[in-house]
Amino acid sequence: LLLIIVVAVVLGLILRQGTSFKSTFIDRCEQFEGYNCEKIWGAFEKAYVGRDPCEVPMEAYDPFIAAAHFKPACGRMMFWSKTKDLVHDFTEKKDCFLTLEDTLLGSVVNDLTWCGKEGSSETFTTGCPGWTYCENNTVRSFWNRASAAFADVACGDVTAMLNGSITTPFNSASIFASIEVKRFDSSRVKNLNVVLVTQKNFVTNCTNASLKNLQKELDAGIKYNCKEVAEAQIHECSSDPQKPCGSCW
Ligand code: N1C
Repeated sequence: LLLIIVVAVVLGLILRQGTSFKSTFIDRCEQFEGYNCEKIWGAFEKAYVGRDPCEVPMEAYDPFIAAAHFKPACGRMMFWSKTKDLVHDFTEKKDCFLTLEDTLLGSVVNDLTWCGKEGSSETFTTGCPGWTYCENNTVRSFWNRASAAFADVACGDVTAMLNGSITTPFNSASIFASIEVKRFDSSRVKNLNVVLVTQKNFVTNCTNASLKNLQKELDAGIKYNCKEVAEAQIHECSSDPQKPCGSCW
């Protein structure tokens, strides 16, 4: 009897886990108007369900990207690398910029972990491979694909918040460097404005060697600009409702 109870509880937990991931996804999707969220979920799930979680290439998410198409916000698109918390604190408080996580594409799974398993039709949220465990893992391929889609439609003036407290703010291993910058197209993107976020004892400024690489990577015709901005200044500005968009740096 005890064994049956244990098995039932474990099964219950596993099943609940799957459903709660789906309901989170659907709830978040429904915050956006004009989308068929069940259809989007179906396309998303198809990318990894029943597959080895280390063998999900980024292309597996193509149907999801197609179903969750979105309109670009020219001049307001915000990219980032190693500044996630600060960027989202800023975009939440001030309605100036849009990150990938502020669009349906990124918001449905932001901060979540998920994967499938061979021979199963479920979504698991534990026991999934970590970011660097294998290259084509469920979560990493998702962010690679979604970031590519976001960068593909980038237009007008584009902003990127980079971390000035590390020696390599533009790191070739990052999604920003390896995917997004490579896909900025000069027929749509006019300027790339880098906001290099600095702290008290910052180790980096706009003359940083990695930022030279960033300029080299940019499609000819896209203008580049870099500005060092103290983290405290960004916090102060986003907490002050009087300060208009665009006055923070
Ligand atoms: O590798 P990164 O940063 O340079 O990626 C950031 C870059 C942003 O411009 C986003 O458009 O790529 C996009 N992106 C996300 O939107 C995103 N949301 C959550 C990339 N990664 C994202 N995550 C998680 O952050 C992801 O699971 C991974 O673990 C980090 C990557 O952050 P990073 O190295 O600071």
